[in-house]
Order: sequence, then C-alpha cells, then structure tokens
Amino acid sequence: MSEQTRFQNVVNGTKCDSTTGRWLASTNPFTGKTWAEVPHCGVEDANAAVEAAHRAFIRGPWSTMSATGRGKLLRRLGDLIARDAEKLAAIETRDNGKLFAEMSGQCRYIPEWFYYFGGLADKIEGGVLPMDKPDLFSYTKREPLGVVVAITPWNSPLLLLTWKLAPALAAGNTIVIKPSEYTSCSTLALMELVNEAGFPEGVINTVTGFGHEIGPALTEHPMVAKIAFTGGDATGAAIYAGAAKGLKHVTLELGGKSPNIIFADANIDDAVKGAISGIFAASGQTCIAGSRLLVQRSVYDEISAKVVNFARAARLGDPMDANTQVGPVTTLPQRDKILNYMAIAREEGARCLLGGGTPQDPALEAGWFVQPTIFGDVSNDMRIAREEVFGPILSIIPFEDEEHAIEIANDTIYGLASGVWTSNIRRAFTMADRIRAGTVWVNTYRAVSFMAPFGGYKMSGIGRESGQYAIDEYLQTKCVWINLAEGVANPFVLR
Ligand code: TXE
Repeated sequence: MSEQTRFQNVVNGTKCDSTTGRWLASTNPFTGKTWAEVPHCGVEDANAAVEAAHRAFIRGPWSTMSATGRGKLLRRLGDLIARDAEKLAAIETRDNGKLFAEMSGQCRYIPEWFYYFGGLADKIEGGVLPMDKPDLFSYTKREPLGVVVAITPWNSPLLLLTWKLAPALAAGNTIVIKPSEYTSCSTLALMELVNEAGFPEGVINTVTGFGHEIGPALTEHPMVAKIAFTGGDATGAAIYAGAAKGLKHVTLELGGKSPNIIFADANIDDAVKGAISGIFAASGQTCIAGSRLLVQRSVYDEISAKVVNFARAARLGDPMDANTQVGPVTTLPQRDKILNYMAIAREEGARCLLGGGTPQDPALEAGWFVQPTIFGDVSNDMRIAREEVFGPILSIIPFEDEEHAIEIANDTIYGLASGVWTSNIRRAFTMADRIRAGTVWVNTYRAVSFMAPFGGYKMSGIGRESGQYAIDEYLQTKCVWINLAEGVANPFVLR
C-alpha cells in the first residue's frame, strides 16, 4: 500500500494519524480489495477532537466571527465541493460501491446545502418581547449549542454529513465528524477543501474508527452539546440513551420500512418505475427505500409481473460504468444480512418472484453483489415486511381499498417515507394526511431537496434535516432582561 492512499484525520487544523498507530482498511466492494487506509483511532483521539472543537467554540476567531463571515465560508466550501464533485464521488464509489452516477449526482447537489444554509447564517434573529412589567426590557437571542458530534453511515457519506454540517456551522457550532468505519475516505478528502476554504482551526475535526470503540467517548463526552446521527435504529437508541445521561440534544435519522402504495387508478407504467426506483436504486441501501410495495388487489398481478420484468432487466456491474444500474452492496456484513432475510422470507412463506441469492456471473464474482429480489404474497406481519433489510429486496403486499392501505402502511414501528400512486386528487390528499411518516411523495419517489425538511416519525427518528427548520435543531434561545428601574426591587419576592 502506497502512502498516497492513506488518508489522515484533521484535529485542530492539523493533519494527524491515530495515537494507536493503527490503520483501518477501506475495501472496494466491487473488487473486494483494499484501496485505502484511514487512521484506526482510539478514545484518546476522540477526546482530542472534542477538546479541539470545544476550544474553537469558546475562543475566537470562530466565536467572534460575524454570521455574515460564517455564511461566506460556507458558500466558499460549497464552491470548492462543486469544483471537486466528480473526484469526491469517485472516492465514494470506491468506498461504498454505489453507482458513480448516483454519487456524482449527490456530490454535484451537495453545494446547494452550503449555499442555502450559508445564506441563512445571518438571518438567525431573536426578538424584542412585549413585556407586562414596564421597568424591564427583554429580548431573545438565538445561540449555537456548542460542540456537535456528527456520526454518519456508509450509504451516502457526504450527503448525510452535509445535512448536519451545513446547518450546524451556519448556526455557529463547532463539529467533530465520525464517519462510518467502512467509508471514511470522502470525509477526510473533504477536509482538504475545508482547509482551502479557510475555516479556522478546530471548527471542523474528524476522528475515524469503529463506532463501538470510540462512539461512546464522543457521544457521552461532557464537552459535547449535541449528537446528529444517521444510522441503524439499534445504534440510534443506544446513542440516545447515552446522550440522556448528559442531557444532550440529539437529531436521529434511523431508516424505515416505507410503504410505496399503488392504487388501481394510477398511471401503471409510472407507478412501476416508481416501485423500481423506490427499492433497486442504490441497491436498496437507502433509508427511504420503498421496501413494502402495497398494490391494490385488482391490479396486483399486472403490477407484480411488470415490476418483476423491469427488475429482471436491470444491469448489474461495475458501479463506475455509466451503463450499470445495480452495483454491489457496501459491506460483507450487510450482504450476509440481506441473504439471511431472503432465507427468512422463504421460511415465512413469501413467494420468491425474482432473484433470491447472489448472481452467478463470473464478472461479478469478486464483488459483494446480491440479486435484485422480489417476494410476492407477502403479509405485513412477516419479518420481511417489518424489519429494515437495507438491500435490494422488495416485498409486494396486496390491499383491498383506501382504508386497508392506510392500515397496512401505518402498521410499522417506522415512519420515515412513503409513496402514493393515484390519479384521484381527493385520494392523494387524504393519503398524505393519514400516512404517519415524515415524507409523503405523490406520483413520485425518492425526491430530496435542501429546502425540504426530512426526518422520521416513530422509530425512524427525532428531528428534521434540511429546510429552514433544520437550523433550529442547532440553536438554543437565550432571554436577556435589562432593568430600567432605579434601584433594586424587594429581593424577597419574585419580580
Ligand atoms: O449501522 P450503525 P450499521 C441500518 C440498516 C443497516 C443497519 C446496520 O438497516 O443494515 O442499520 O448498519 C456508528 N456510538 N442503517 O451497522 O451501527 C458507526 O461507526 C456511536 C440505516 O452500519 O448505525 C457509523 O459511523 N456511534 C441507515 C454509524 O454509527 C456508533 C444507514 C452508523 O452505523 C456506535 C446505515 C456507538 N455505539 C445503516 N456504533 C440510514 N438511516 O440511512 C456504531 N456507530
């Protein structure tokens, strides 16, 4: 391994390896080969990163910089990411095996978050309060929380980091980033751009390593004010419990089991494409995967056949190749998990309509591929319909009418996203009202924007990312009282 393929962390503006002296391999899921290494950090490194962020929060120049200045830095970072989008995307594809087309689309779009929140930075306003006590003047200020720990997963590392980084910085916080142990390289490459943009030292720090080794040191550190996390629900719940001990703020985005609902009155061909994009795009490794396809009984056979035919034609291959439609999955444990759910589905009586294993093509042998898989006649009480798989497995579930569709859609512990396919306007609005999820798409699927709040109901999480609301997640309100009266009132009674 050459030194060039080693990435380093940045703590307090300085590049560093780990104090453990160890390295973590980053493996390309298409070749199965290690292509880079990142520092394998320990608790000491985690503490150093938090302390650097805390110093930068307390002392200047970040804390004394104007909000307009912060906004300019964010926009400059956006410009640099736009310049290097393809380079960053290629790193992501090498790290997580997702299509270069998908990752470069994301990396080209990421700057918009930095422009949007950069613009919001100097529009964070407090207010003067109307006051029932004439001798007191009161106003509010909205202030940053302090050190924010951003913990990101492997499926869309930079996009999901950006959803945290842009509003947190715009609000004036400082940051420690802990990327996934599987996909740290793009985050460390981003730090070159953070440096080039001119962020003061300690404002953004990184620490790479295993979540179970350094996670608690970060999330329970007394100098940390907030944890912004995207990942699995079990890890999210553990972080929430740890954060509760120090009464820390949290934003948790924890995935889902999203219903994608097709009514008989929908444009069937569009709905079939929507079903495909809901689950097979990104090999199903997306929190918003429409993994439960609810289909009205009268069109169930027709839709099932069309979805199966569409998916059967999907081209598996090298994720860097523009013709590839389905790449490998990101990690070996994830592939094992997916294959295990295929076995569970069969045991529970679901009918396998397509796929159901690993592809036989020798050209794909080195990669961590699974076949696009569809199960029919799934009932909503099967594990395949209740538990997040995070892979290219679609469960098709029949329903009778609107009421039945709502009942099945909401019968889940999750509530992240949902899709409704219908040409009936009343039905579209009714479904949007009654589905208990943070996002409802009507006659489309998998749309996100820097302007649109994103987050979960129920076990899909707490808090919202993107949109104006997101900045509130990184602010707290202070109320200031100025005495206008001469002298001090009776000290023994409440003023
Ligand atoms: O996730 P983890 P994993 C779901 C998906 C997947 C499952 C497991 O169903 O199959 O989670 O994936 C860090 N303290 N999603 O194991 O563990 C970890 O290092 C602090 C949904 O990869 O949640 C990584 O940086 N941090 C999802 C991050 O948490 C800890 C995206 C996510 O890893 C930690 C990914 C700890 N104790 C998986 N333990 C989505 N919502 O999009 C781990 N981490």
